[in-house]
Amino acid sequence: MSSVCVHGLGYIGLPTAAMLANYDHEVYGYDTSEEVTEQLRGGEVHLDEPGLRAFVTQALESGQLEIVEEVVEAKYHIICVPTPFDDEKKKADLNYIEQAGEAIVPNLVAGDTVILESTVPPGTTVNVLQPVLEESGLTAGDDFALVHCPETVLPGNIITELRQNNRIIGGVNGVSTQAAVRLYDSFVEADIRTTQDATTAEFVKLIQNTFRDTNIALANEVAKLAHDYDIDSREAIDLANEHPRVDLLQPGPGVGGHCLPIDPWFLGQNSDELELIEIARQVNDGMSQYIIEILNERLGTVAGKKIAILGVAYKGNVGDTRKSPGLKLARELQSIPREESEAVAVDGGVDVEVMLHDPHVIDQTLQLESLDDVLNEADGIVIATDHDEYETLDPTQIETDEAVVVDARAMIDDTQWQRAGFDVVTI
Ligand code: SAJ
Repeated sequence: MSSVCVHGLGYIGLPTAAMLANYDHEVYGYDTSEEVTEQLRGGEVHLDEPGLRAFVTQALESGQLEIVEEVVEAKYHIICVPTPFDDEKKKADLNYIEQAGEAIVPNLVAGDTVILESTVPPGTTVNVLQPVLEESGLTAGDDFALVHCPETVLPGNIITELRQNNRIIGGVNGVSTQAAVRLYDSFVEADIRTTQDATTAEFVKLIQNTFRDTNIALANEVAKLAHDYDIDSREAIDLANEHPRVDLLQPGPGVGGHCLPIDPWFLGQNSDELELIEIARQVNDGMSQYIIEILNERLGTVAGKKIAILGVAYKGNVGDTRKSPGLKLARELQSIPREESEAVAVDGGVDVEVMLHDPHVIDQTLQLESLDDVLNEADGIVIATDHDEYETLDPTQIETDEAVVVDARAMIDDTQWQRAGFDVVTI
């Protein structure tokens, strides 16, 4: 068993620290936020993830996980800090990675291993982190091991996927790679694939999420084409996927979360070759305008109308609103320029009343309303998130029966709703 210092106790770092501790490693959890470390020391888990509280409590109570105030010496350092995305410049901000590296420098001893798990543009491990760590006077590959091992867990299923997902480990040399393999081998039940190159490991993680984003863009374009031919896109995709070598994902209101809409840009950070991938991003980002077009067409105009958005989380059954397609749609509805309509609001935009509902999101800054209120008053209803709760909506219980419904997640039974008088468009 080894000593491990985990840097960054967020959605990846905290479950990883607890996992290692529960597999008997001697783990030190460090976070630059005092609020986070204080809460954890008091037994409070600051993240909403199934099973995480019990998992962390077990690690803390066994004494194998200690939350520390300063970075400590350890055989392994695992960096799980955020890499925020600058939307304007379409670039990753790597400051947290550099700061984590600087904090390791005074604690780095020959024979240690430094692992970067954060998602980063290709080249970051060797071009950004390595020079910082070498300020210690030690050389990567010769004196200490340095690797990239991307995290691949799905929010909502993190603890299971930490054990069961295949891992990819790329070190700056073979010795580095093998040092990291030994650690992951102690809890990963799936395959551990290696590459003698940290940049390849970084690249692989990014093309996984880019594959998904581009696939969804194709599904979204298929949905728009199907609409023009007056056929059901979901049925068409389902039938197309009968082919053993076809696997289209599902269309929707756009792609949210902190990975799929961002990682394609990381991929192009140090290259000029983004072409298809950039267009796919535009297709997915354009879905909110497509929904507004449908609403305009069916309602005459959205100006002066009340639009209910069901779901402001970025995907079903989670409470995370990062890059949420529902919120993007709300913002765009509220900022339609006045030249596009006669109905002008006080602030100069078009007067659209947007009402939001989400049973999973807890956010005081959003004015979330009750399901009954938004449904009974709406001229237009958009289902933007595939929360289970929306599957069982009963159209006969809604006071109005003239609303236009844009079901961007194919959640409701359109025949039943049409029978109840609603004008339903499924994307
Ligand atoms: N979505 C669609 N259609 C689909 C599937 C998803 O529109 O058919 C939308 C979702 O509603 C959501 C967005 O895409 O708005 C992203 O959701 P997701 O479930 O595809 O992905 P994330 O961001 O929750 O997690 C992804 C995962 N990557 C892959 O599956 C390749 C996860 O394994 C990664 O760990 C995570 O990104 C990450 O951290 O990179």
